[in-house]
Amino acid sequence: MDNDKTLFSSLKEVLDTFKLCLSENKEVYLEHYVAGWRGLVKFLNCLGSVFGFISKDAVNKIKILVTHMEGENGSQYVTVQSMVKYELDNELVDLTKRGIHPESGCRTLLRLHRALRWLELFLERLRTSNEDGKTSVMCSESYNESLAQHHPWMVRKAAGMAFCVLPGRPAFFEVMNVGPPEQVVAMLGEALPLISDVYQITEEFYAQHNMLDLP
Ligand code: 1PX
Repeated sequence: MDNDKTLFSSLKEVLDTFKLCLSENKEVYLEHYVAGWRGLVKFLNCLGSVFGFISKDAVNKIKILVTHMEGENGSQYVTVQSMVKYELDNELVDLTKRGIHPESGCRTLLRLHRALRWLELFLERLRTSNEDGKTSVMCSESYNESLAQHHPWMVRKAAGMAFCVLPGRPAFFEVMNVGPPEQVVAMLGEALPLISDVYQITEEFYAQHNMLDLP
């Protein structure tokens, strides 16, 4: 995965990957979930090295999940639901404090899941913003409403500093490589309900299993 040097093409393709995440019976496929995050990381890398510490952490988490998916118990890591059941049934998750399973699939996915909420909030702000909307403000508001609540002061500070150097809305839309602004807005309108479904389904499943605070 570290060797994945293919270039970012279009954010539409990346967000389309999240559309593939839901199975008929509303389970979340890990393969497509992870592929979606890989695409997002590529996009982030196009924004500059200031975001390196963020993409590094995301890559790390993706790697952990891929290791599980490709490991000898890979058949248990097909959907979020099957992974959760397998790790819980086999006591492979630290539930209350960090211990012998610091790299469980469940706690790793939970971090990306929280970041997906940030993405949903941010994309919704982008979608409804006008020409002079500030991406840095949209990004930090979305972050403060979601991920920031799970991050210590140092990380929040570093993230806040990185957001300040985000390009303005026009340049940001260009990097997205989706077409003119109207097309970006339409694409976001189409992609967001699916991202939101993936988030909600995962959130409810984790809540049912009391796993929203895994250490
Ligand atoms: C058009 C929009 C597309 C934007 C794509 C951007 C992709 C962003 C990928 C962000 C992935 C972040 C994963 C963070 C996971 C996390 O919360 N990790 C922390 C906890 O992990 P631990 O193992 O210790 O329990 C970890 O401490 C994280 C450290 C790195 C800092 C994370 C800051 C996250 C900011 C998210 C906003 C990204 C801004 C992108 C600007 C467009």
